[in-house]
Parts: sequence; C-alpha cells; structure tokens
Amino acid sequence: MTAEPVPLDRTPDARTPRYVPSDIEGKWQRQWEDDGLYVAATDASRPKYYALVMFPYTSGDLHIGHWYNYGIADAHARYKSMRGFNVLMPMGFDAFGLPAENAAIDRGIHPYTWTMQNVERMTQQIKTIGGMYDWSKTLASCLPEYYTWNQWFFIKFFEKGLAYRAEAPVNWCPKDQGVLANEQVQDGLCWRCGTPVIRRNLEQWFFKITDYAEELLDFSQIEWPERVETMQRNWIGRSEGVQFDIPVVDSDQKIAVYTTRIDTVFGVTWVVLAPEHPLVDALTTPEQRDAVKAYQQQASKQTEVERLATDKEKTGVFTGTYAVNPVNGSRVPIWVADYVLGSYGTGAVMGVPASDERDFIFAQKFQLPIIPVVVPEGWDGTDLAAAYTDPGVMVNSGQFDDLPSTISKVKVAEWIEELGVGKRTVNFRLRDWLISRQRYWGTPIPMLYCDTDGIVAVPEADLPILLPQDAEFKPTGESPLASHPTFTKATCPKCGGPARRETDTMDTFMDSSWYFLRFADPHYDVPPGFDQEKAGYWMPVDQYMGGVEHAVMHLLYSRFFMRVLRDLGLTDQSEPFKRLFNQGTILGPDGLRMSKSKGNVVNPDDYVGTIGADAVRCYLMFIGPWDQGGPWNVQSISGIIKFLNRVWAVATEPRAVTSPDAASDAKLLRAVHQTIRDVTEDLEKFRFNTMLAKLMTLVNTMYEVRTSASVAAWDEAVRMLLLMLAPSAPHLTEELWSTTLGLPYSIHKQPWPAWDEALAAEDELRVAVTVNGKPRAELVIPAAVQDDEAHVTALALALPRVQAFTEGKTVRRVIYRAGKVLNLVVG
Ligand code: ANZ
Repeated sequence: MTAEPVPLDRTPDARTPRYVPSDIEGKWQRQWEDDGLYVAATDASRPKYYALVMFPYTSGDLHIGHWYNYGIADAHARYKSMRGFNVLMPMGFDAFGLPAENAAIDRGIHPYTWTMQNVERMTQQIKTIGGMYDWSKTLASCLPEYYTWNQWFFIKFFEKGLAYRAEAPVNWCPKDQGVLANEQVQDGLCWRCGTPVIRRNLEQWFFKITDYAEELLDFSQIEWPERVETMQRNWIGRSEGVQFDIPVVDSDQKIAVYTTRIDTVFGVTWVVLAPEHPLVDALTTPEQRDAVKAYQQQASKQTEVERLATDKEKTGVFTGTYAVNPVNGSRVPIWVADYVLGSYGTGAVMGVPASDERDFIFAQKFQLPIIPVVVPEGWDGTDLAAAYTDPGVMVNSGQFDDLPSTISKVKVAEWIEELGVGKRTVNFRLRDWLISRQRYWGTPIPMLYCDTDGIVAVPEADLPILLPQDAEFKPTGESPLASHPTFTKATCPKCGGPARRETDTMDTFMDSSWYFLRFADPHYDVPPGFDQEKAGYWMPVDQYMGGVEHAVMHLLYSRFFMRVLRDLGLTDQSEPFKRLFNQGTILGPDGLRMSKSKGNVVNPDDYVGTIGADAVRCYLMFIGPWDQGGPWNVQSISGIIKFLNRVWAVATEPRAVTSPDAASDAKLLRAVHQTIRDVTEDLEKFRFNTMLAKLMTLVNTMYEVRTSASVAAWDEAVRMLLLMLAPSAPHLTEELWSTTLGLPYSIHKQPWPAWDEALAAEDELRVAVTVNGKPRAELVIPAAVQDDEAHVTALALALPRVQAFTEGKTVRRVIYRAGKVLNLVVG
C-alpha cells in the first residue's frame, strides 16, 4: 500500500453533492490549460514517450470517429504519463488539400478563411475531449511558417536527384479536374468523389521513392500490425525475374520483356506490347495501323485497375509484325493488348498460354497456339484444358526437358545470361511518388523555368514562395496559379533573365510526411524546419494511432521521407513510427457505416453536452476492442453513466460502518491489488474494454463491503480506483481527487499505482477436477497448497462427486495444471 491511512475528508461542505459533468468538465479543461499541465519539455533525464494521433483534415466538424481515435489515444497517453514517462502528445491540422478547396468552392468563401474557421472550431471541439494534447505545439500545414519547409525539402530532394520532372500517364479525375496518385484510385474510381478515373499524359513532378523500394521492405525496426506491413509489402511488390530481348523479324529492333517464369520461355507463342509502348507505332504495318490506333484510344480511357481485372474480357490487336524467340528461333506474332501495362517492367511481355491463365484465355480467343512446356508429373501428352501454373516437369524445352521446373528456372536464367540476350532483374510494383497537383490549395512547388537555364530551383533565400491569396481557384483542369497575373513571373537566379514559375502545388501527403518532426518545436524558423535536437529527443514516435486507411500512402511516404532526411544528414533515424495502432470504426446505431444519407450519424457534441466527455470516452472504450470498433448503442451508454455515478458515490458518500471485520478488509485489499495488476496489463495492451470491466467489478466489490470495511481499507480503495480511472475519465477523477477529497492536485501528475503480487494472490483457488476427461467437480483449495500435487489430488479424491466416478477403480495417471485443472485418469 502506498499512502498513509489518513481518513479522507468527506465533510458535507467539502463534497460535491451530485455528479453533473457540465459543472466540472469545462472548469478542469481551463484549469489544466492555464497551469500548462500537459506542456511537454525535452528532459534528457526522463524516459520520453511520443504519443501521436494522425492529425485531422480541417474538414469542418469533429465526428465520432475523431473521438474514437483521439479520446482513447489520450487515455493511453495519460496512462503512460502516470507511469513516469515524459509524454509528448501534440495536435495539429492537415489544412491543405482538396476537401478544403472543394468545400470553399461550394460555399463561395476563400479556402484560407474556411480552413482557419475550421481550425478554430475543431480546436474547441477537440478540447472538449479533455485530452492531454499539448496545444502550445499546435500547427496548421497551410500556414507559410509550415509550408516554407515543404519547399525547402523539395529543393533538397531536387538537388539530390530525388525530385524530377517527367511526362507520364496520370490518373485524371474528370470531376475534380485533377491528377490522382495510384493510391487515390480505388476500383477505378476517384477516392473522393467516386467518378470513374481516366488516363492522361502530363508533365509532372515526381519523388523517387523507388530508390528506397528495397529498404522500405525492411520492417525490422518497427512493431506494426502484421496486416499493415503486408499491405506495404504488396504495394512495393518486389518480384524476381529475367529481362531479355526478343528480336523483331527483318528489323534491328528488339523488344525487351520481363518475366517471372523464364522456365516457360520455350512455350512463347506471341509477344505483347502495352498500348502505350513506344515501339507500337514503328512495329505496326500500314494494313494494321487503323485498328491499332483505334485500340490505343480505347485503352487510354481505362484505368490500370480495370485493365488488369482478371475477369475482364481479353482484347488486343495484331501489329502485323513478327518476332523471333531467341531460345528456339520460332516466329511469333507481336500483338498490342491492354492487359499489359506500360508502366510496369518493360511494358512488354511474352505470351505463354500453357502456363499463364490470362494468356490461356487470350490464346483461345485469338486462336494462338498453345505449347505445353511445364506439365504435371505423369502428363499423358493430351491438350491442356487450362493453363498449368504449378511447378512441374519440363517438356518441349530442348536441353531442359525432363528437369523439374523449379530447377530449370535457375538453369534457363543462367543460360539466357550466357547467351547474352538478357539478365536476372528485380522489379518493383512501387511507382515514383507523383507530387504535382493542378490545384490551388497546396504548397507552391518552388521551381522556375528559364529559356536559357532550363529547370532551376528557387534560391533558399527567396523562400517561402507564398501562395497568393487572390488566385482564381475554381477547377478548370489547369493549375489555378497559371492564370494569376503576377505569380508566374520570376527572375532566373542563374542568368538574371525572365523565368516562369511552376504553377502546380504539392500533394498534401507532403505535409503529413514530416509533421511529426515539426511538433518538437512548431515555430522553429531556420533550416531544416524542425529542431534537430528536440526532435532527436522525441523521435521516433513511440505510439502512432490512426485509421488503417493510411496503410500505404501516408505511412509509406513518411518512412521514405525519414530515410531521405537521414541520407541528407538531417537525422540519424530511419523509421518515424515505432509502434502503430489502427483503431476500428464506430458504426451507426443500426450497425451500418455512418453516413448522412442513411441518417445514422452520431454527433459527439450532442452527447458531450449532456452526459459529458468522460461518459463518451468511457463508452467508446467499452464498445469493444479498440481495433474493432462497433455500433453506437444508446442502451450501453446508460450502463457507463451508472458506473460513473457509482464511482462518484463510493468516493463521496459517507459510510456507516455497521459491522467492521477483517475479512472484508482482506477481500477489498485483494480486489484492489488484483485490479491494479489486471488494469495495468490491459492498458499496456490497448484492452480498454476489459480494463473498464475490471474497474466495474472493483466497484461492485466495494459495494459488497460498504458497511464492513475499515476506514483505512476503504479510503485506500477509493484512491486506487480514482487513479486507475484517471486516464479514462480525466475530469470526474480530478474533481473527486482534488476538490472533493482534497488530495494533491493534479491526479494526472500522480504515479500509477503499483500492485503487490502477494496481496493480489487469491486465498482460495478453484480447481476443476475431471475424471477420464469429463468435468466432475470443483475443488476449493487454499492457495498455499496449489503447487503440492499430491495434496491437491488427495483433496480431490475425498470429494463425494469424484468418488462416485473413481469407486472401485485405480488412479492410473494424474495431470495437474497448478491451481487450475486436475485430470484424473482411472481404470
Ligand atoms: C511470362 C509468364 C509466363 C509470366 C507465366 C507469368 C506466368 P510480377 O510477379 O507481378 O512481377 N508482366 C510483366 N510485365 C507486365 C506488364 N507491364 N503488364 C502486365 N503484366 C506484366 O509479375 C510478372 C509477370 O507479369 C511476368 O511474368 C509477365 O508475365 C507479367 F507462365 O511472363 B510473365
């Protein structure tokens, strides 16, 4: 036990008569803020804990999903703080981007005004959660003091060869009139508005994330949910294969193809070019020209996802030209087909219908030959009914016949390399990060175009390039900044001549790729835009908490960004987020995803104003495991309210001790220590629902001994209960602790209670007794004898319920799990 058993003061004037959340919540929020209770300072003498929630878009109103993330994350951070960690838990705003711009367009107000109003409003709403967010460190990414550094980083990336400009087919949303990253196209639709996405060619800025593809597959420094790592791994999509050249008949041209199945190369019966492949024009014969052109046009309307869909009808056209398979000299037609993507591998593939399902269907449709090359063991030579894609035995493959395909895969690759026609290569699905946006509400890209000097970076001294307030930002398909009267005009820093400014702005994932560094000191105003010393203390983020929808974009870009900063010598860390937790989704009361059209949206403000923030926080924790979410259920909320009122009552109501007895004290003491032990473990493991359930059980036990526990034991239980509940219900516990009971302010600065294993141990244990596998009885034993197998066995054999099944038989074997189960094998 920790404190001296001083009876708590419950004189009538000291106790607050009734639990009225609205009387206490605002009061404590202001008090904590005035006292700077949660302002985090670097302190090398203390272990740090950087708890971070994904900063919100400035979308307008705080919804219940924000509460689910920020309220529960706060409880965890508060727990860590009580555990003695120096906790940084900042909050900022992801304030650039389309949602803000679209909303501004709809309402006819400037994105800046609209965004800053939202920042103001959302700040007030987040404050009602009663979190330990350090508002002295807040930031908004749309402010020049922030985005200056996006520009500074961009220039560094450019100087390092990691930012480059290229013409590339892009995903284009015809409704938003903007380019979308691959990750922003979901099932061929724009992730924001659901409009079908089309393909278009544009000059764009890219970040070379592909340079880090291999390194980004290393997750050894971080502890993330398996599924997020898997999503990133798949997104990066590393594959090992062979790239080799296929010569074109009667020409000097060669077609480079990439395959992961070089063992099937003898079965090639055609070659396919992607419709956008640069050789298509040169290889198309005059007779085929019209058909090929029409096909290319058709293909440009489709997204990559649509083109790759396995259930899609296979289409293609013959170019009129042939190629020669370099391994066996066979002449094969060259086709154009949209199932081959221009942006992957070499944009050309060899068709092997016998071994690839897609190719098999293609061959059937266009009556192309099918030559089996890898067949199942014992194949009888008949035609294949479908592609055989498993490993097997080689046939029709010259010197490789009869070898297992697993072996020939290596052998053929070596042979191809000896012949000098190709080599083994590693390919990645990961594409470079498209940074350009043809939008207004983002960071201007700090680059210039000069007729003499070409592409030139803005000199650092000229930063920031401010986003002009007076641009026409309606979507036209062109960058709004391009039509600004003065923005585009600049002077080339190299030759002093006129230069044109880049008018695209940056993808907002740029903002979120480093904001966690800036939180260390958000007004730091010299390069590199974050205080390296402070960030060095706080980083990496110990616990990052947010939605799983960011598994590949934000979370991959941030890992990339951190590595670039490392290679620029700006940090010695590679991973931004050590641990990650993805909370689940709160559904509407009907169990469906909340949406305005379904009318099932729960507005947290409505509840906070009535039942209070503490009840909302606790209720959200109680819904289920945090990573699973669940439906909002008004009935269960009343259970939480009842619980909080019972806590209030045990802490405030005077007790009449009618029959004091030592057994009650012992029972209470044990319950307290067991609860501390279990609640601590639950909090460590993010099990907030079971944590609360255990606190409820403790309160029940307190009620059982209400009239029989001593003052000392009771008051100690009250103190421990309040400490344990403090992370979850910060206002109620502060009020009871500091005001009602007059204990030292603040409860949130108290150490987390410790438990004593001996005190937590049960006096008695219940051991299940089975006879020949069937449960027959329950044996109550003193905890002290639990490890004595012979003793426990003897006690069990004395039970009449057990004797009924052992009578006249011999005990052949005893299998005992100490204190839990005793299995008797008799016969
Ligand atoms: C011949 C072959 C035979 C293939 C076979 C597969 C099975 P991953 O693992 O994803 O890298 N491919 C290559 N480039 C392509 C592109 N630009 N568009 C569409 N498909 C492309 O897959 C590599 C395989 O995907 C390659 O191996 C190629 O088809 C196809 F029995 O080559 B394969």
